[in-house]
Amino acid sequence: MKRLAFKMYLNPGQKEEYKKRHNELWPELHKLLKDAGLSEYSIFLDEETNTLFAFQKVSGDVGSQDLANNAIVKKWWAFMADAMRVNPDNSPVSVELEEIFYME
Ligand code: RM4
Repeated sequence: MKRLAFKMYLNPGQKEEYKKRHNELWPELHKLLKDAGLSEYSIFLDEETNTLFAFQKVSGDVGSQDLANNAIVKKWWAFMADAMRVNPDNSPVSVELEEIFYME
């Protein structure tokens, strides 16, 4: 298992909507992420900067942000595009983070 982390950017005022949509995560997206080998996927918000910090464990080399070719992910990213900073293809602007400490 590998640990991955990355940051994304929430649009101002979108915290509650972001939380609501993720609390109602589409079952098909959940299944897709699990089938892709993801677990312990959490997202934290720094309200001071509207920065989202995502953590996930992956069984292979594929993380959530590597699934751009999947139709369900594309649909989800389009659904979320109004709440986040996105690229022209609606993928969230994501910046990988380096793990600099880990304790079992
Ligand atoms: C995030 C972003 C990620 C997705 C999660 C479920 O807002 O869209 O790419 O994996 O939601």
